[in-house]
Amino acid sequence: MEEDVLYHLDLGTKTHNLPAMFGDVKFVCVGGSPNRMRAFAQFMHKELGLAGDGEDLADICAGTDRYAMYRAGPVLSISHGMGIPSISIMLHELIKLLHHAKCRDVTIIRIGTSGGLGVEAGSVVITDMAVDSSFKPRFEQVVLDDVVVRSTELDRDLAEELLTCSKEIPDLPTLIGHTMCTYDFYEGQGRLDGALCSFSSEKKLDYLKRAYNAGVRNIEMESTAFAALCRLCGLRAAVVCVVLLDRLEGDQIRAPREVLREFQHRPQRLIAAFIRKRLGLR
Ligand code: R2B
Ligand code: URA
Repeated sequence: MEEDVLYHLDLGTKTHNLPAMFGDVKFVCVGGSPNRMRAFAQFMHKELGLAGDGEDLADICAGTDRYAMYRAGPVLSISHGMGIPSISIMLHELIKLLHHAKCRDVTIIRIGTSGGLGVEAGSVVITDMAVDSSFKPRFEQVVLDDVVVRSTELDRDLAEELLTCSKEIPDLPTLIGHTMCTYDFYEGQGRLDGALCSFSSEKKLDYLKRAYNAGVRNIEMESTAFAALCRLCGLRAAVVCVVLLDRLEGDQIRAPREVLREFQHRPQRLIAAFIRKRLGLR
């Protein structure tokens, strides 16, 4: 293409000097909420000891309110919204951006929230395999009028490296497990607290227990699409999500906002330690 307009990021190859803006990016962190990704960039700014207090970081995508993007040194922090269609649009444009900017050796990590299976609230799950609602490591993408099945395998060495990192951080219970990705938060995750209750409590528990027995330790809404797209585009990728509740014990997220805030900071602490270590900072 003579020109590439990255419409949802409000960036483009003719309007922006992408190599100058992003050429030295080495770590890309993505997460659902714009505010959380801003807080993560501010936190990374401090953790990397960059000049200034990092409180006034500018949103690189300020011209659109679809996604928010911030930079702290070699780290790019971007929001992706909720669900597969939203993260998919962002990833297509982000991966093209990294290509146009001639970035090399980029590691991409999704930091998010999830519901746990037999896992205590506050624990952090590093995904070894993203699976669909039938516990299979695949992502089905409709392309024209075909359903194309794509592998959702993630980088095992990266997952192990993150687990090793977590062991050096106090009060950060972390495990590796399969992550189930769904198209919905309510019925799609076997919840009975949505507007519709279309199955019994016995059926729900039977499903969640079968998921547990298949190795699933947490449930969220983006990992299969994220894993498949990053894999096909040659990006080393990881998914790190904190668990907000144990779904074997209930559906509603009842922890106080303050507790949830601290939980959501946990994947950020792990990724900050990982990036510092990779950069040779103590
Ligand atoms: C985790 O949390 C969101 C739903 O509350 C969704 O984006 C996800 O994957
Ligand atoms: N995010 C999800 O997708 N599910 C949960 O149960 C909690 C957070």
